[in-house]
Amino acid sequence: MKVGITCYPVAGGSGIVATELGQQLALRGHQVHFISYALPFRLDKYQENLYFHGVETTAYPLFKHPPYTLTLAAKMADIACQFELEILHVHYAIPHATSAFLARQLVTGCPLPRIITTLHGTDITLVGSDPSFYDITRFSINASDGITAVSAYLADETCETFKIEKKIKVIHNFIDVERFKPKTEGMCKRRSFAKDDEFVITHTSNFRPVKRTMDVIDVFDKLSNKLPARLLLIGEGPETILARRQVNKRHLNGKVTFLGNQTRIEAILPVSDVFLLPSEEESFGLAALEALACGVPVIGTVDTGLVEVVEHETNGFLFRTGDTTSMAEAGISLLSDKDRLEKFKVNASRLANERFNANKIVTEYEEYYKEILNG
Ligand code: GMT
Repeated sequence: MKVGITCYPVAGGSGIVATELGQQLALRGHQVHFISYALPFRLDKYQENLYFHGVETTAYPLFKHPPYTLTLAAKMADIACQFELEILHVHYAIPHATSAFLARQLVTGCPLPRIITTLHGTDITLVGSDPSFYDITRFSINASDGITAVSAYLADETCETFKIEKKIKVIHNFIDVERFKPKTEGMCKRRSFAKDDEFVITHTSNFRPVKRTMDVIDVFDKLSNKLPARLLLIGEGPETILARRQVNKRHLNGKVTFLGNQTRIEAILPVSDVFLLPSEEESFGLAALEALACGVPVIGTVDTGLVEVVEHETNGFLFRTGDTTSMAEAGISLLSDKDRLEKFKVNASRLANERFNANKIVTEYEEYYKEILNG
């Protein structure tokens, strides 16, 4: 098949999923064209069947905000015609599904590509429900030939919020189990972060308020009062500075390491004992899946899409958002029981492998592409 993929190229779950999907499809012999304003951040090496087309949006004094959505649409139409793309697969309804809709109006004299939109969460639960985006988001979703969501939780939320009547296909996020595994070649040494008797707790995010980084620090504070432990904070974002202040205020400086953005997270995760993701919104929680695949039990929130990734009391624990006391208690009890911790670690990588391995999920995308093309 010939597929165009558009995503946000910056660090973030949706960009990672889109990029890895493109790479896996290219490995299977499909021709994949990425169309975006920058090279997706994990698309860092040459691969056969993979192409990148940059979208340039000229800054002009009249435009306060250069109209990327329009230049993207024009580029999508151009590439669709040049390469006879069968599918434009866009990640995020806003603005990518809108651009794809426009692109299709521009295509003349060549086959019209089908539009598939994958919903990742933030556009629906936060941006999409902003009244000024509501109608255009709903329109763009409805105008797609196929719609997928990364969890049933998100599919339900989308249908309810936007009163979508079309069927939304749930295709979960996936993981390259060869890359994310309990023991990886070139993996960090546990001793770089902690002493032999200390547990390693990890959190990865873009430090947006929705991730509740202050809860991460609170859980860690409670836990490290009872057990020797270190906290690794990976990623950067608007609340990094608040997190640093909070760590200072709680006198946790000697126990917390800020690692910033990391490209080879799979080299760090396997040294962890527990991963914290206490987000108030999480349509899926790719960061949690990466931890699980590396054999790290996850403590997260029950009122999110994490319920489809983490099995409470099997490979982690889920509590109500903000219940940092239960999260800390669960962590302390798990870390204090060596056999149970070992079982959770084994369950974590086994379940991630069985349910979310790239081979299985990429096949689901391939099947869905065929269904839309034949429909
Ligand atoms: O979580 C973020 O802030 C980034 C965001 C994104 O757009 O990349 O992640 C969303 O998509 C990921 C990939 O499908 C999901 O794993 C995340 O759960 C989802 N984030 C939220 O729902 C907050």
